[in-house]
Amino acid sequence: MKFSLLVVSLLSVVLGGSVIQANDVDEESTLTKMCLFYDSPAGHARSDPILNQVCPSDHVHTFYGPQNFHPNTNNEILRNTKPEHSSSPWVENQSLYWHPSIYEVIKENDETIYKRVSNLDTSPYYRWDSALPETVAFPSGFQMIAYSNQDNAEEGGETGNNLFVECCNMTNDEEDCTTTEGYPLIFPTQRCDVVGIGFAMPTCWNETAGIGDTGDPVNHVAYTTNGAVSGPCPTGYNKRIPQVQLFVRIPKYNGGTYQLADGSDLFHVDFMNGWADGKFEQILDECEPSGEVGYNPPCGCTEFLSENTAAAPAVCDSDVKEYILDEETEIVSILPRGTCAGTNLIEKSWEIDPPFAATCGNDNEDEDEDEDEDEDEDEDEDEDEDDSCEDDKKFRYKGKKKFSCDWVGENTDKRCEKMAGDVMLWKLCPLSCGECEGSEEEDEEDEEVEELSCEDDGNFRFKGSKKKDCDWVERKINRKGFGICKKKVNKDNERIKDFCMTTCEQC
Ligand SMILES: *[C@@H]1O[C@H](CO)[C@@H](O)[C@H](O)[C@H]1NC(C)=O
Ligand SMILES: *[C@@H]1O[C@H](CO)[C@@H](O)[C@H](O)[C@H]1NC(C)=O
Ligand SMILES: CC(=O)N[C@H]1CO[C@H](CO)[C@@H](O)[C@@H]1O
Repeated sequence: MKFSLLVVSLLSVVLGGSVIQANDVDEESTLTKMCLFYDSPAGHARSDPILNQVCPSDHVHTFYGPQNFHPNTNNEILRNTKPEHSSSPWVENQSLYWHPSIYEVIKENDETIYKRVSNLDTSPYYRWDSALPETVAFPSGFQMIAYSNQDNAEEGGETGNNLFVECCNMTNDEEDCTTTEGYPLIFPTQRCDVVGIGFAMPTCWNETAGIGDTGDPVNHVAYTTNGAVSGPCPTGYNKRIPQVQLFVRIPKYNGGTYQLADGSDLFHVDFMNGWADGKFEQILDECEPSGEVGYNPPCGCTEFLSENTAAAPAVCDSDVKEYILDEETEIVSILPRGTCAGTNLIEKSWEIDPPFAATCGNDNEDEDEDEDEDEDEDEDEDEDEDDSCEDDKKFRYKGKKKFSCDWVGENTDKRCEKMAGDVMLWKLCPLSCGECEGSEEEDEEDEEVEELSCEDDGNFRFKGSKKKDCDWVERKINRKGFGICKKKVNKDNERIKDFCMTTCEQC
């Protein structure tokens, strides 16, 4: 999300520290926002299950959600995909989202090399106005594609446009961002701690035109006439659907030249509904808006969802080649292009559960090491030795030399819950993941404390830093989810959630 340093510091002065977005004129206090932070794409392939189920698509896409992104997939398959075959952090949301893959263009001597950006840290955000009764959940089988130059796409949104690209650096715990908007999509040429591409899809639906499965997956939906989530719908669009905003983050962005897989400066996102029956209906009914004004009220509603503790990393490229399309998409000198062109699609050989390996061999690059974009990473190397609770010294995640338990310990909240085969990494690296020293006791202590009092500790400062109080934690949560709450703060294995109890929803 965009936290312009200027706006934040200005408002902090005026409002005594509370962060409010300043860009909305409309009263939008009934706007509800649900953020589903995905740690990893589900994979990359030249597939577009909405446009063509029997052919390779025009260009490579990056998918999020179920690993069932073979072109021959459908709503039922998505919904029946097991959580361990999905990168969705929530069991009920097996929707599939995709966008043209992003490539870094590297010129060496006379050669051009396209390197796919795979370490994406992406989130679908859902927004809807609880005061508008015509808002309905996505019907079963619903699908849509939205383009950044559609009518009214270039108004509304967070920045006055439903597409923006931001280049952010972390300075004193605030993101300092420069932003470009709309068409054409411009990749920054400078280095950035993180580049964010946010694109919000339309919210008005022409119900009589159907669910997007009759050959036109674009025009059954439309942006509101002012581009805003709850603006007026054009005539003939009688229903509203929640807005899907796909927020794609590229950590440790190198600068230089980047481009989309289709060479276009137009962005598009595809959405194939895979929500469990009745779940979104329940959320629309029961999730209360926070009341905060603006496009970015705090994230809510995930209390209605079940965490997917087995969320999968991206499908290995070797599996994509074996089971979907036998072509290289990671590092290429010519981008694979053309609907039904190039390589033949491999017919889908499974029903529901894809035959993909849980971990890749050394041939597949894992770029998780690029995740530590914040300067406040855990550097705890002070765990006490304990003979009965030790890291597996030989263990290497995905077989890679540097992905040892030490590496896991550098980013415990993300890495400890990853899987190696069917084993969670914290089981292999208990010491690095802070599972030693009687974590059961720790849990009991938590409960006792909860009973006594459950509020934020006003004196809490993360690693003693003046600015890193519970309000800071809250801002982190709004941007990145509750992972921060699990960060260790001291040798006693106490975590942020033990201090910022209200903020971390421990009560
Ligand atoms: C971020 O830092 C890089 C230098 O590392 C600089 O080139 C770039 O302009 C900065 N971007 C912003 C938005 O401040
Ligand atoms: C809505 O869909 C119906 C059925 O396809 C179509 O006849 C009508 O023109 C559409 N309305 C608009 C405004 O596109
Ligand atoms: C609530 C619900 O329908 N969840 C589905 C999500 O996916 C799992 C995994 O296959 C199904 O078992 C659930 O039915």
